[in-house]
Amino acid sequence: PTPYNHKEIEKKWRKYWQENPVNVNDGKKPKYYCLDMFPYPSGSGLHVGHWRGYVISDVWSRYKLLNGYYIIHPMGWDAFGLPAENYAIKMGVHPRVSTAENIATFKKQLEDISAIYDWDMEVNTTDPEFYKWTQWIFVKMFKAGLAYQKEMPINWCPSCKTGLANEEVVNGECERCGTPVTKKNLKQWMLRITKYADRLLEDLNKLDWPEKVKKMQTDWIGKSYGAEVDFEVQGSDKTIKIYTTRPDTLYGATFMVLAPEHAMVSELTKPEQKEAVEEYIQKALMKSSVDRMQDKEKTGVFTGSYAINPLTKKPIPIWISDYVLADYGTGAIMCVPAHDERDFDFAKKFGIPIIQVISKDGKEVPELNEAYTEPGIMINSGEWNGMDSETAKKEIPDLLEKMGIGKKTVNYKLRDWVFSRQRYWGEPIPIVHCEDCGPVPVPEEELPLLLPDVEKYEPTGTGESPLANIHEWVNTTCPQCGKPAKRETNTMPQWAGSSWYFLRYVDNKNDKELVSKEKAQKYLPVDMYIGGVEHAVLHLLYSRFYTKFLKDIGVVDFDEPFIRLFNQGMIVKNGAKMSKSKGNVVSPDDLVRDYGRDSLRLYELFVGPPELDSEWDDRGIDGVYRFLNRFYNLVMDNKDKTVEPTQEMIKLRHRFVHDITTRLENFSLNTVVSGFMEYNNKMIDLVKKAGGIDRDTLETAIILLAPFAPHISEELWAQMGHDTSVFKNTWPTYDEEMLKDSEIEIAVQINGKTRGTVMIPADASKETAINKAKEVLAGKISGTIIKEIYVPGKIVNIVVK
Ligand code: ANZ
Ligand code: ZN
Repeated sequence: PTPYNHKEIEKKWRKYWQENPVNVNDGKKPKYYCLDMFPYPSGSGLHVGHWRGYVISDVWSRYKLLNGYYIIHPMGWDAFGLPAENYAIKMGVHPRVSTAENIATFKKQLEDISAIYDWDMEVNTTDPEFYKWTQWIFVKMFKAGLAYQKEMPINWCPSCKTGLANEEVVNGECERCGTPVTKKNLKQWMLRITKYADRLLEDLNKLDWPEKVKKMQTDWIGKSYGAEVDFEVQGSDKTIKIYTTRPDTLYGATFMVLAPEHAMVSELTKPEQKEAVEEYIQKALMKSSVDRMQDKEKTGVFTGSYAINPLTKKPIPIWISDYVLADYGTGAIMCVPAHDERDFDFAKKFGIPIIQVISKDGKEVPELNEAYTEPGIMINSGEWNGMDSETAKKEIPDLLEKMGIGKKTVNYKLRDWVFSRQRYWGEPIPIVHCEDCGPVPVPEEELPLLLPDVEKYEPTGTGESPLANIHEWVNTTCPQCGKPAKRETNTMPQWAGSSWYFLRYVDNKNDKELVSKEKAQKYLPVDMYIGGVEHAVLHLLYSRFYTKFLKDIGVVDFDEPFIRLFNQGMIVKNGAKMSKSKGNVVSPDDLVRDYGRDSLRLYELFVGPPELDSEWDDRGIDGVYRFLNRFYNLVMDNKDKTVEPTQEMIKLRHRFVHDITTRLENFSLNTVVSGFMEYNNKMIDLVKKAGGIDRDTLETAIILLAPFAPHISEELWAQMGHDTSVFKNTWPTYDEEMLKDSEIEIAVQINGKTRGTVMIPADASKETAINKAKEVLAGKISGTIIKEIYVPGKIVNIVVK
């Protein structure tokens, strides 16, 4: 027979699928929505690292297809954002032009994977027909009081010259370009995501997501229970409100710290401290929140004022330090150096007393080397002494409430979402500023508000977007009162489109609604979402927020967008993430040419556990290529033989189905591939033994392989004599009974000494076991047998004299 020719086979079947799509919506099958995180179409194209996620999602889609589902497996483009804009600044090419070119290249490269994407569903976030709805959601949020303006110091990237959301600042650096982030005071559009904090937290329970991602979201939302307490300022009628999660430590509060931005700083600062305080504040304001939290060496300055500890009634000094953040809790804290690490470092550095109020065993430690942060027994705490601290934590707030100086509160780390970007290549925020009416939304029927062309893309750096220079566009009339007014010139962040795109795929041509009720009900939400873990907080949190809002205004009737989530690891080469900037990119093109798509698909899975980062080794693809050749030859050599299946063949088939199915269900895709290799060898052994292999086993193997290596599977299915696609089959099933071992091995002994082993039927009687054992011992027994012992399933012992 002809040898495996991947080029011809792949060409033939890619053409066949184009003319005969395998995934059809007959209106009767249940849907299964398997979604890839859509790519940003960069100029550098796809490398084998990108392929990984797309292969995984296609395998999963085809598996569900074989399980009787109609698959929704769309693809689109997250195409607004900085790279296209930076390219425009450098090369003078309009982002619209470079984006369109990149999309065309990307699409061609994506099609090479032979995934079952439904290109009729394609969306592009920069298409006015799409961003009309991104703007519409903003208008709806504005009307619902969820979009508002606020002047505040925001994270500012001096290199990208734009404001950033907290989520876009990673270790104090701009998520995109790595430049240290500073602060800038700007009037911002904000989205009130904090209003959804509790729902975002609680609904995590509904999701079949990796625990790691749920924990990252839980920590980001950061709900904590504590108390607010008012501390009197000594010699004044003013009080300072603090937030603490540890009211049980109140007796140990020996100083207080205010954030440098706190409103009371200037009135608390004594004249002799004024210069030092002002200098300190200047420096602190330039630092990012992350630096402020993480800086090892504590810094601070004394205000000269004192507060009164409400329980000890003792005066405690009031300091200013940047480790207290202005926008968390009340921006002021009571400091308990004995039980808080940061306070401990601070007190050590500035010589402030450390008083222990909680101890492991009720005894004071002579010299604390570090803060004791565990619960324990209350000491040095007046009438609370001897109580366990967890009880005190609950009861002290009640006392404070009775004293009228405190109350229980809940706090969140989650902040409202800074939603304005001072850049060009984004959705214009559809708001008109009118002197009389204030901010007025563009009427819904006038959307989309088109992004106008500019001459210069350079960010102004003043905090204004390049759109501010287009006077004809900026100057307009108020939609409410008709007077001259000005358009908002900030644009939306790149996250805006990606927060809801998955809803649009299923009704991408609807010009009346974001998505029709009928289609939403039929095809949404997403059953399986596949993408990189780097989106664990940003995109996945924003999408959940948008979905909940759209549910609240009746657009959809579910409140979680992604039921199941799988995060694939990265492909690394020579230890570094594969990327053009690192110069370690492997292009799929040569591999497709030399080994074929089926081999590359298999190698993408074989390279390592899909959830982990895996090292790429070009030589590894040889192994899967050899496997495909061997399998091809096995089928071709045996397809025309008529072989009655033996028990061994039937068992092999059931075990094969079982092993591949359970590994696939567990997303252990690398072991699926090794499973194919292993069973292929077993089949080859059987052929050697029996002269052939039965048709049922061969066909089952072909169907099992189909989601992973679809071209060769189609070809072999046709070679078996079928004239329909292999994907018209249903996924094979197995019989649990067939997995059981029917033969077991037992030890055979003479006078307690093992002389060999023998295979017997698992349910053999004592008599059969002993007879089988005697066959092994033939010629070895001398003397007379006085006893025959059978320990079921384990040993036959013949006692002789
Ligand atoms: C006294 C205390 C004693 C505290 C102790 C902790 C341990 P989470 O769990 O993160 O909510 N805190 C409050 N507001 C702050 C701010 N704006 N900037 C920095 N730190 C702030 O942490 C709450 C705890 O962090 C609060 O409880 C407060 O310190 C501090 F043994 O109060 B604690
Ligand atoms: Zn007006």
